[in-house]
Amino acid sequence: MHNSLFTPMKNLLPIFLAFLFLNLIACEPKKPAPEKDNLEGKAWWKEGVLYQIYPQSFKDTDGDGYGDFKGVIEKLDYLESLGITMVWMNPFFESPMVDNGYDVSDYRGINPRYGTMEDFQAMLDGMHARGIKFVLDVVVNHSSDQHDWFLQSRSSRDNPYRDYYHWWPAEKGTPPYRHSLFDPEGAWEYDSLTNAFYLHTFAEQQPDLNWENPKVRQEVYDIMKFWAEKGVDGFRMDAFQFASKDTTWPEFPEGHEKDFIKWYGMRPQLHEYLKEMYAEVIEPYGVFAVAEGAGSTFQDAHDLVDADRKELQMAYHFETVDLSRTPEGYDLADFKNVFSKWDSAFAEKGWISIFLSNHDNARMVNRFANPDPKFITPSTQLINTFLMSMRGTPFTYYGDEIGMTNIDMPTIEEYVDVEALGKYQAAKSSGQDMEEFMQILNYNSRENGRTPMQWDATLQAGFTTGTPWMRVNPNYTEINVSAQDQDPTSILNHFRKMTKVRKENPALVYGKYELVQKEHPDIYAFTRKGEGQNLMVILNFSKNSSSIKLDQLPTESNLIINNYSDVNVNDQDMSLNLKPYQALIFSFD
Ligand code: TEU
Repeated sequence: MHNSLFTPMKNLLPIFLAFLFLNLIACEPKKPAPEKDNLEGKAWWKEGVLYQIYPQSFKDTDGDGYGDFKGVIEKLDYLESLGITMVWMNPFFESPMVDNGYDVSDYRGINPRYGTMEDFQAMLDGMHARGIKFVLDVVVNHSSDQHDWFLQSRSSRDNPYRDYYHWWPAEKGTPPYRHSLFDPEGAWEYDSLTNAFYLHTFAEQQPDLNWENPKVRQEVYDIMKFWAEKGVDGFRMDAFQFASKDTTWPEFPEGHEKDFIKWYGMRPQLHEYLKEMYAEVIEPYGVFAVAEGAGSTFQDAHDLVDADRKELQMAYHFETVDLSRTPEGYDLADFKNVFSKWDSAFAEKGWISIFLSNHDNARMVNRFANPDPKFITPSTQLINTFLMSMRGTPFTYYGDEIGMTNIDMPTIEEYVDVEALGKYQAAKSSGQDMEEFMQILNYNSRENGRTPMQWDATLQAGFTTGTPWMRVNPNYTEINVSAQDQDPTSILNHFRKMTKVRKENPALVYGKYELVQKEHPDIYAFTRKGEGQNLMVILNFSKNSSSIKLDQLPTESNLIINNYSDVNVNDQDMSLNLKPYQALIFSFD
């Protein structure tokens, strides 16, 4: 007699096992399916074009003179029209704003001037609905001195948060000198409350977190998970190369601050922590992370991003933006050399970003293109063509898609940036020629890159109905989105064409890069070969016409993009005669 009870029990077993399995899956962290990313293979963050938004300068909707989330929401269709695929937004967390948000007092709190968490979620969902991914700025080399952790830590030597930061008891004497990037008096600040010094690589209001403390690291991973749970797709790790410290606090040689990244950056433990971060956050949530700063050697950079190391996915170095720090500008040969050596260093492994401007630099047009009204359009189109033709993820900065320029700030009274004011104090106390100092600051200060976005020619460039936190560049009547939107020859529409060209030509992403006629004094030419394509990129960096002899010439049929309406070729001597700042890409067999 077949035992019916069991049988039903027997029938129940698979159901019970199914129930067990389902519950097991249910308690897994809610993670979006990680994008296909086989080690050094293809990945969404390699194929995309990143657009950086400086939130307080993008679009203000409540008239307080500061940009806000609702302003970004209002411009989501505009962002989609650019063809960009990722947005990196600078910090918008609770902050006393000593360094415009790079001094965070609550990593899960939204600074009310930007809106609410609901506004943030609506903005994020709006981006995702348009296929745009979101990269959050994670500022954890340091916090604000108003963060509860630091208020606790400085309150007494045996406070449980004491070693969330780096303290040097004053009874041991003055700590060995350490350079601060923003404070001319150095990186150790005396605090009478507990008769001790605390470390701050940047401003004294930005005390460095103690990454050697596992509790601090776990706090950061939990913060990153908090935002990943909301759907954030990537993280930009601010000043992270400095996060790990040699807490034996050695004496550094005289003048070491000239090469502070070498002496302070990329401590060995940093990689242990990044592997932890990868296992805790990056891999489980299928997000990507890019480091600001890549050490001082190619190996440093590879150690950060090579996929088999299971740390970060991308990094950006400063060697390219450092090419044009004074009004004398840069030399094309150096430009070719720096970009080509980084390309060959990363030709087989690892991935870097390609950029020439961000919130820490003056405007790309003044530093790498030509702001002269005669040349601003073709030269800016040329630089945008270049950025989206190189091997690496292009990072473009708000306003560079319309050719926004530096604003003239000849006197120190107008500056609010903690870095500029720190440099001014340092120059003054070291007896520098302050007139010359101000000319250079007026050319390369960060505030040049932070003026309100120029949407149209109405009052305040359509940025705000109130008084902008920083004055709008008076050239907004000429340089603005609305003036360029319907003009097919504009910088804006060339930018839109170029993001499309990058998407449709995978050789521009994964193709091998090869410099052509390295010695040419005016023209930067290179090929990108791969993914079944051979592409030639030709860029005349000169304000004069220039020509180049080539084995292949552009024709009606193989021309992919050209920032002029015509191309002048001479089939006899196989020469291509380029107009000032002419930029074109064509395919060849
Ligand atoms: O910058 C870190 C950094 O390395 C700076 O030296 C930066 O290169 C310099 O400001 C260039 O002018 C990051 C942020 O990008 C910057 O905006 C913050 O002020 C800084 O960290 C502190 O958080």
